Amino acid sequence: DGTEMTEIREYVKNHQSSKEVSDLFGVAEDKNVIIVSLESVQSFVINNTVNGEEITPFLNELIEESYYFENFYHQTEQGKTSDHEFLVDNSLYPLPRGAVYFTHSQNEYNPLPELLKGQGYYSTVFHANNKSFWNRDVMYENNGYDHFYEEEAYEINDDNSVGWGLKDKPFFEQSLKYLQSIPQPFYSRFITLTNHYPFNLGEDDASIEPYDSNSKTLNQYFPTVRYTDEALALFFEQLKESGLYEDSIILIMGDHYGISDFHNNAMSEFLDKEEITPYDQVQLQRVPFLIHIPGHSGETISKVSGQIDVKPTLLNLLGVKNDKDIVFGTDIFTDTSKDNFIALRNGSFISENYIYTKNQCYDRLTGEVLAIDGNALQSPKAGDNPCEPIKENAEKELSYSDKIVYGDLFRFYDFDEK
Ligand code: GP9
Ligand code: MN
Repeated sequence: DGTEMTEIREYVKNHQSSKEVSDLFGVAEDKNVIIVSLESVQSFVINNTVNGEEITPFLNELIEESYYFENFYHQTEQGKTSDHEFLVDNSLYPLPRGAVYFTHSQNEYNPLPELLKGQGYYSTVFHANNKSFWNRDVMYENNGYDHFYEEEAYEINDDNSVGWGLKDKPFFEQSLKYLQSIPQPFYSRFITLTNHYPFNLGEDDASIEPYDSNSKTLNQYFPTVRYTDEALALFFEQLKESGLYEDSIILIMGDHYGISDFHNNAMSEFLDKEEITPYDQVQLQRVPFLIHIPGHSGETISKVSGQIDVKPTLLNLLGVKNDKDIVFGTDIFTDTSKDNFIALRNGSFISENYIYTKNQCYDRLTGEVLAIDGNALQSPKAGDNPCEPIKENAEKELSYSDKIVYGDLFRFYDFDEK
């Protein structure tokens, strides 16, 4: 009957700072919003090289004129890209197993496209795959998207596709005419595809050589990441030519990891580390996140943040108040509160001071183990595990979010009245 919503509402009010407002509130009022989801792009490629070649020259340049979040984590599970979409649109956690896009596509939500509709926004997704993949067609309709430009909106042939389908360069090229034709302001997500496992790319499209290790997957990852980076550069050119660039804020983010822990040997070689520890494994879950706002200069922000933060952040930039909303993220531009943390879907978490994973509590900055299984090793107060109180909140938060999704609890919550 939704009585739990009262408790959840209390938690959200007390533990998250979704109501806090940064100096950037409203700076992007009425601007178009473009979100680019970069398939499988992880942060370790940013400002890094392979065989002496820059991997992401365009992103590296763009970071200099954007807000760049260097400690931003993906929080996806089995729903992969669709989990990332769910996080972005709802600031709720995806499910511990299965894909919420499949299992709970009929729930009531309070997603970005719905909220922005009230501000006159037109919402679309661009993605050159079958519309029913991840049950997107159903969930998008539920979430208030006005149009989904899917496989059938694109001209796809053997020449312009590889691996999973249409290559990213023709994808952006063919998308632009649609983007120019839709009503403004718009909220539009572009989902790339070329940098998808197993990272196949024709020689003509590869600008850099693969890495050389015993992992074919990791080796091939770099040329496809570079291809996607080039496609993004092209897209920016086109946005500038079309005049849309000046009227849009552009958010770019990696959707989830591309290289699993199966490839840790090769990864440790690439990163020049003796081994990939559980701590490193968590740090490898960072994905790039950039917010480009015309007229704003670049700034690299170290605050710990994640995909759960995108919705409240974006709404604040657009100057949309949503005081009664139930979200588990915070405005990424507000000052870090002491208990700020990002929960990964498997229960690991990252706070400003600690990283907790596999029953171990680490110092976030040094990677030093502070406590194992609740026993303090070198924590400040003997007997205390500094991760313990945060762990409780992380678990609580994940379970509250799950209750909302499993119980379809928004049916019982009035976003306007309370
Ligand atoms: C498929 C694309 C890739 O449409 O989103 O899916 P993924 O395997 O990354 O979830
Ligand atoms: Mn994906």
